[in-house]
Amino acid sequence: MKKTRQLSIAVRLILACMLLLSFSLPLTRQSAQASATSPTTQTTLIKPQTPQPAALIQAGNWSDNFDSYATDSSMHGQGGWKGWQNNPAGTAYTSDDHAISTPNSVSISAASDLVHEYAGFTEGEWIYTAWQFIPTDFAGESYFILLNQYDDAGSTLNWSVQVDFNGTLNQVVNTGTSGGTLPLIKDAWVELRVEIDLTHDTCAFFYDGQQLYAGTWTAEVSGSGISNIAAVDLFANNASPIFYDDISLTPPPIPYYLPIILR
Ligand SMILES: [Ca+2]
Repeated sequence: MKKTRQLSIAVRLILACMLLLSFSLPLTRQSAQASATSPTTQTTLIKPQTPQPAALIQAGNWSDNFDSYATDSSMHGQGGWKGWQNNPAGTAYTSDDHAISTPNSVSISAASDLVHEYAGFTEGEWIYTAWQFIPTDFAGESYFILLNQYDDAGSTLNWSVQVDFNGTLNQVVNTGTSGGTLPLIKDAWVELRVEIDLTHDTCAFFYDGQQLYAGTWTAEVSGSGISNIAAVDLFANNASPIFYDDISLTPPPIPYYLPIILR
C-alpha cells in the first residue's frame, strides 16, 4: 500500500510538473522571440500612427532653395523648372548676388518666364511662400503668378494669382478683381505668402506680413478656374533682375494649442 501511495504521489508530481511546463513553454518562446527582436523594430510596432488628411498624403510638401544647383546655371530642365510652355528662352539663372539661404537664389530678369508645375493639390488648405529681393535700382514690372490650370501647349491656362511688382509706381499691385496695393519694399528680403483654401475657394495674399488682398482661388484673375494648384510662374516681363529664394508649397502650420494627439 505504502509503495502504491508513493507511486501515486510520484505520478501526480510528474503530471503537475508537465502541466507547469506546458504553461511555461509558450511564455519562454515569446520571451525568446521578444529578445530576438531588435529594439528598433519594437519601437516601430508600438509607435502610434499620426492620422493625416488625404490631401497631405496625396500632394505632400514641396520646396526649393536653389542651393543644390550650380551658381549661374540655367534653371530650364533643373528641379522641375522650365521656361513658359517648355521654351528654354523663358529660363532664369541661379545667382549668388543675393540669397536668403546661401549660396543661391534665382534671378528673374529680362525674358525670364520661369514655370514649375505641381500635381495633386486639389483640396484642403495650402501655403505658398516665396522670399523675394528687389534691388534699389529695380526698373520695370515683374510678376508673381499662380495658375490653377497650365499646360505647355497653352491650350488650358487659368490664372488664380497675378501680382505686379511695379518699379514705376513703386507699388505692389494685385491685378485681380479684388484689387489692392502696398508700397514696394526694396533692398530687403520680403516674404510673399499666399494662403489658399481649395475646399472653401478662398485665397489671401500677404506681402511682408501685410494683406494685399483676399479673394477667391477660382475667380480672382481669369475666372471660371478650378480647385487645383497647377503651377507657379515667375515672369520678368523684361524688367531688371529681382531675386526669389526659399520657395515652398506646404500645409498650414499646426496650431500650437492643439493637443499632441491631434497634430
Ligand atoms: Ca538659397
